[in-house]
Amino acid sequence: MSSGRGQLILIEGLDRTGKSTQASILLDKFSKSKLLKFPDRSTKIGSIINEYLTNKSFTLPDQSAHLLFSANRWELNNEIIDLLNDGYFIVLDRYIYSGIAYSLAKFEYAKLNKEGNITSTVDKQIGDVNWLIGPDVGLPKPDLTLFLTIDLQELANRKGWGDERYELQEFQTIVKKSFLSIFELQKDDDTIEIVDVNNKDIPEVTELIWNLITKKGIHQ
Ligand code: DGP
Ligand code: NA
Ligand code: NA
Repeated sequence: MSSGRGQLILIEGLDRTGKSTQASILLDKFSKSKLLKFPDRSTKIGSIINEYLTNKSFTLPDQSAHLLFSANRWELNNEIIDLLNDGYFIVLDRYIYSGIAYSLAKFEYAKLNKEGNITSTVDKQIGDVNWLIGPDVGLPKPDLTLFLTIDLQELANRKGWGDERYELQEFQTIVKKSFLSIFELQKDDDTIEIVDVNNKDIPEVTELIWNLITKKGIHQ
């Protein structure tokens, strides 16, 4: 028996904002639910991404890295469509906005640090939001996107960073600006909600998220 189309909920945010914790809490509230985390390091393209994130001597042009993260999302496209058709409540832990925000942040970071020749025609693509969005166009659009945001000072107080690529305070500052500028461009899109997690514990954030989900009429 068909249960109708499922729902696609996206949780976005900086590293260490509690995305994964909230995603798993949310999953338990629905009987037919599935978590998909991006990057999905278990696929063929995901294994290259994992190598890129964990091994800093493995270099790739920024454009190539950008396209790989997008290609990784496309690897799961059919699965997402099938699950939605089967009535699943899907929670995505990161998706297309991370794709844009992290690449855009590399461009801004390089500009700030005057690294390389970022004004060359070779590298300016990662500073161009239209170029960055291109490869993700056509992926399923989330019914609701929750962007978990936090003051960088509070983020700095949280447990230590790992040592993957991107896990640097200075870089995260720029990633936050990138996310906020992307969501500013989308401010008329009422499927996007900014969730301020400052000074909030896990149950308080869960309650905020749950209120937004019920306000949107999302249920199973
Ligand atoms: P996570 O497994 O959520 O900690 O993600 C690993 C790192 O990769 C994290 O620093 C965020 C970054 N990331 C996630 N998605 C993308 C993406 O689409 N593009 C880029 N450039 N980075 C991403
Ligand atoms: Na991380
Ligand atoms: Na994370």
